[in-house]
Amino acid sequence: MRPPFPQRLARLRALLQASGLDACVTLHRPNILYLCGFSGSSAALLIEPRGARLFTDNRYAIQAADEVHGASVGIVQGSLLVAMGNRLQQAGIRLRRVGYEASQLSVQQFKQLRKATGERVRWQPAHSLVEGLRAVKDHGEIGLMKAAAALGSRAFEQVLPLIKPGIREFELAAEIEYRMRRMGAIGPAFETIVAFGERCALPHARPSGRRLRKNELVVLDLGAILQHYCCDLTRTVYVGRAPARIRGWYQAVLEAQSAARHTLRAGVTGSQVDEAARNVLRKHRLGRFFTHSTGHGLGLEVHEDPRLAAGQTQKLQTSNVVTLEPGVYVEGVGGIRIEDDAVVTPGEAQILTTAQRGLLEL
Ligand SMILES: [Mn+2]
Repeated sequence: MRPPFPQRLARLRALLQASGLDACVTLHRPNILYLCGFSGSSAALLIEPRGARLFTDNRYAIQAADEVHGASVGIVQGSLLVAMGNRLQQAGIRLRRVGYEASQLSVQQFKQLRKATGERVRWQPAHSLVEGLRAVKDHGEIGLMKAAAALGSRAFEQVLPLIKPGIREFELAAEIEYRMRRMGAIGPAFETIVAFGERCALPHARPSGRRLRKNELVVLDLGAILQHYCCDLTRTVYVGRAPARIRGWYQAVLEAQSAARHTLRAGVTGSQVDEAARNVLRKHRLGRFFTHSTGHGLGLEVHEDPRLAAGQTQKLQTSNVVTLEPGVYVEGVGGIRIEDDAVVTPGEAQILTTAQRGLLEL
């Protein structure tokens, strides 16, 4: 079933109107994909009061004709921004106040666009309008994210037999990514993280040539993109029989994640969810080892709105999809992170990732 592009564009137009804007432009690929279905790498989208126009180049003519719905397509030779600017200039009097995404446009692109449109258009930064829409997933999107999360979970399960002393971090990372692709993922959602032993203390460890030894922690953080939607899953396992201190840390992180999960619901703030996880780790005297936020929105991008972090005072909404990923990181020793993907509902959160969560001792 096709995503409801016309409805998404209509919702955006209502937001534009509320912000006093006649139109807006976006160059951000996930926003373009969300609004009109186009997935090519060369694209600029102009949203007008009664229509929308996608600008792309000849390489994407066939793809655009196939993918784009709710917008007309302009195949451009030369600069997309100049073509867009020319159209705005023609639209003239009617479109005076035009929004742009300040965080997605380079200074050079903005200058080019301004030059092409001339004096008549007043440019105004529009903050996260499309991102705000994207944060609330529809039924179809949640279905796709469930499939992506199941795929990521299966990739994790498939590499468990490979976690044996002697394997290198980058070999295991390659095995994970290969399996995700074999199951239909277009690619990893981010550079797969594999860390052994003391390297688990690096929350974003890049896989190295380090070989696994017996009696070590292993952190795997993987994400797949399936039909444009991301999953994000982290599991920590122990090779051998975990000592009491490691078990204690693992149980504390698990308890923190569970507290976050039970706090997560429509109407609470991202800060409250973060605080729930953090409080548990403080209680276990591990608070200072939890060095990042509890989670982030997930969708067409692997990090998007809303954020589950201190200072996030906006209320979460039904059908936000977020990660829950508390962790502890102890320099010279190792680290533990447990991450799942969750859909916000008015009640109990719906968990999309299916990999088992208890401590695995391999
Ligand atoms: Mn994550």
